[in-house]
Amino acid sequence: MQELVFATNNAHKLEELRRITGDKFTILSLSDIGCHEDIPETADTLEGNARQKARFVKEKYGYDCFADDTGLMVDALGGAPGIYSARYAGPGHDSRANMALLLANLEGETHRSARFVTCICLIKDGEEHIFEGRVEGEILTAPQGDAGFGYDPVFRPDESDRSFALMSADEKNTISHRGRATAALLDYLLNR
Ligand code: ITT
Repeated sequence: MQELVFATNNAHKLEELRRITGDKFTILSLSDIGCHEDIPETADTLEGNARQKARFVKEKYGYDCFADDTGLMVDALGGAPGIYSARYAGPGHDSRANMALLLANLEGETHRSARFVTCICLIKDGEEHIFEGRVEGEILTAPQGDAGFGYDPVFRPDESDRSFALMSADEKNTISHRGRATAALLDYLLNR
């Protein structure tokens, strides 16, 4: 079976990817290849950050790999938190604080449309390829459910009347930003 390194420090993303790729690929984690450091993310776009993370692993560890950068874009907040989604409430990755700040900043706002966008950069056989997936929806007024991760409890996709955090992993993956970006990645890898 083909092996691919997923350059992420987010265990939830890794779990989602493994579930989506199923038995088509073996997805190796950063610890599987002996990488235990924080990978810099200093670009000003999702695509730039995805490229930066994948290049870091390729250049330092020598593996063909892919990286995902994801952002939640909220229209009433001018596209925030966007590329700063992981550290919206400050340094670190505290989802509870990030969601609390998002809900506070949207207090009283009726226009709550938003989207998740995932950009995947694949480095394979000396070439870079970009794949994107997005899902439109809205930010709820209070968290619903505790499945998933990150902003899942406060995001309801247009295709459903429930938040991502009230869905099974398979239900979320069928319509999510990451599910769609990964489908494009798999289509490329399996059909090129
Ligand atoms: P890596 O960079 O190591 O891959 P990260 O957690 O820093 O992991 P991102 O830079 O892509 O990931 O940050 C995006 C943040 O957006 C992430 O920390 C979550 O809080 C949130 N997020 C990403 N995907 C999500 C999803 O499917 N559902 C809900 N929130 C998500």
